[in-house]
Amino acid sequence: MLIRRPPDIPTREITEESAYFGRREFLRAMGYGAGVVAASAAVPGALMACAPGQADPDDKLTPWEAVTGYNNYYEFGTAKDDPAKNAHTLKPRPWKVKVEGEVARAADYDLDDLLKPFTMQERVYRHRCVEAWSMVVPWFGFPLKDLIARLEPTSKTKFVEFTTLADTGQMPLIRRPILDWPYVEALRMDEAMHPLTLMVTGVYGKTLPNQNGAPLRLIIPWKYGFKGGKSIVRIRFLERQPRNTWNIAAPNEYGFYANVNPAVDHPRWSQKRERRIGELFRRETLPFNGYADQVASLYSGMDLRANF
Ligand SMILES: Nc1nc2c(c(=O)[nH]1)N[C@H]1C(S)=C(S)[C@@H](COP(=O)(O)O)O[C@H]1N2
Ligand SMILES: [Mo]
Repeated sequence: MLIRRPPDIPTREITEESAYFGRREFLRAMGYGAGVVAASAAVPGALMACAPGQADPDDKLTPWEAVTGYNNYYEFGTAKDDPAKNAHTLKPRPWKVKVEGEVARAADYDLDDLLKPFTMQERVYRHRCVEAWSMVVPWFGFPLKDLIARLEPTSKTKFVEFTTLADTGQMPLIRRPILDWPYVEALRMDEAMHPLTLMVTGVYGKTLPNQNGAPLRLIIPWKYGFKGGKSIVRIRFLERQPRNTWNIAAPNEYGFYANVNPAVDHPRWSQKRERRIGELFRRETLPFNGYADQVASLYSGMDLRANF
């Protein structure tokens, strides 16, 4: 039933409003009902035909309950069900995003103004945590490269850094020094400009739940999940490679690149296999999370053991 197509062709373009406010008629038209959707059952075949990034026809969407109930968002607790329980204190509107550094259009933007030019697309991506679990998630968002193009970075820019919210009012648990808050992640410019790299504002046709990083988070499908910062408040364009939170916390365990690589083990466990949430048996992990044909060239000539 699934026909393979190049992954950078959007499944479908939907209006910003629809992605944002999840109007009932929109959801019905898209075939989304109560939230749990089986890829083949609920979505009309014509729409599923070119799901971007869904390289393996066996990939089935991970149910809504798991995508929104089994999370990593340490600002709201370290147990997988903590974010769903605790993130109701996050207020995703109004929301400001500060754009800084080597960029012509540096400013404090209201998020809704920043998002206005973009059409939200659905991208079905494999989502792989460094802890060796994975999911298949229908994100809604737009390519980061389109936002970067509008912000006009200078020719000096080599890296783009994302800082996420650290507000004790909305996140009482960050009083505990579990990580060096705020959570910071960054990408090399060519990684940031890759068409698979997505700014995400929704999931399953609905506004992004707080526990998934509302109102704006990043998804880089060929990297371990920790590169995808949640609830982004600052985008900074830099000449030099910045340090990232997990690298600061445990430099021998987490590098800058964090490309999914079954050949390089985490010091405390293997990365060869993964447990797809909802499945009984572990499966082999694919290099670059299955996106090697599209992204491996970004790293040609690099030692991926040294640059983990
Ligand atoms: N601000 C922030 N962003 C974060 C994290 C976090 O703890 N804080 N966890 C990361 C990790 S380790 C993963 S695997 C993904 C999980 O995203 P999900 O809960 O939407 O599946 O978010 C990433 N982004
Ligand atoms: Mo993760």
